[in-house]
Amino acid sequence: MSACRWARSLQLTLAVIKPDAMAHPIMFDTVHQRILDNKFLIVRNRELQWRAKDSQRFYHEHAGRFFYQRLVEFMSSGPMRAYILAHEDAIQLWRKMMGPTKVFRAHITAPETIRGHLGLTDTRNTTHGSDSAESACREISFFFPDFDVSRWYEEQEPLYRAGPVCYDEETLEHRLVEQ
Ligand code: 3AN
Repeated sequence: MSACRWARSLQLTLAVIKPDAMAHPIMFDTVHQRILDNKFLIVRNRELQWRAKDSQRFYHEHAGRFFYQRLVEFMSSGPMRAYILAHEDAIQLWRKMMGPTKVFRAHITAPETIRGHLGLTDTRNTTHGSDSAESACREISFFFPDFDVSRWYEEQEPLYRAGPVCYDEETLEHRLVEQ
């Protein structure tokens, strides 16, 4: 159980463990443990597999780029795990933990990051993370259509911030502890 009370308000981000990492339980465990070690609250998580059309819809902004077809095929090639994470600086912290998009750069300049440690190629680069509050909101709705982001900020954020919360090993989520 964690009794930590946060000084600042919590922010949500969308994080994904991609098919390359999900294919190897040790890679999944490593990334999941980093989420916990960095004191993120796991608000929701789910395993899912995309069809090619989901992948195309999510990455439509990259349509036409040389890596687009490869990216679409890879992202629909196997299971992923998506998370809604909360932290005071969730978006920036998760992106910093992921490291550079390009794996060669990650290996050389940021070996301590997730991609520096586990990334295989520029496409098979282990994780995804939202890059702004707007994209977090849009991407959370993409992966968790029943989750109401505005409502969470209004109703749940003050409760999670005040705590206490505990981590449930079965659901892989943090939940509020009744007092
Ligand atoms: P990031 O995931 O670091 O925010 P984006 O949004 O620019 O990077 O790219 C989305 C995804 O497209 C990346 N995670 C990666 O899988 C793929 N990608 C981006 N750039 C390249 C590239 N130059 N070659 C191959 N795949 C790429």
